[in-house]
Amino acid sequence: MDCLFCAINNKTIPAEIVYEDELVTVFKDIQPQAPLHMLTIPKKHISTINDIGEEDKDLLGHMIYTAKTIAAQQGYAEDGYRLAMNCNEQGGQTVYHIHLHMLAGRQMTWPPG
Ligand code: DGP
Repeated sequence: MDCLFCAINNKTIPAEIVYEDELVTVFKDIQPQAPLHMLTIPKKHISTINDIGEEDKDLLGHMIYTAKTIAAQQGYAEDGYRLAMNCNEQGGQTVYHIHLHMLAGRQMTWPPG
């Protein structure tokens, strides 16, 4: 399978990895949309939110827990930040391996574009 984020997990494509464990990798987004923009991805390949199974529920919780821990470590817990996941074309998804965006360091607006 030819998947960009699997390649980052496998370290065949370089990325600025800030954290990893047996379940997830966290790295800096190559096109940052905020002063801090990181992506938390599962080691397991899951193409879209639609493909998340019952067996993945703990993994999704771990992704959110990891992102919030890193946001706190980076000093953004009090000011706040945004976690977001895009699904399929109208959701704005461009890489088909699920990823949790973590954006921080500026005022977010609502609704997102
Ligand atoms: P989305 O539009 O939700 O699928 O977000 C995909 C994100 O992935 C987007 O913010 C840019 C980022 N991205 C794409 N290619 C690369 C890459 O090769 N390296 C890194 N670090 N980020 C990438």
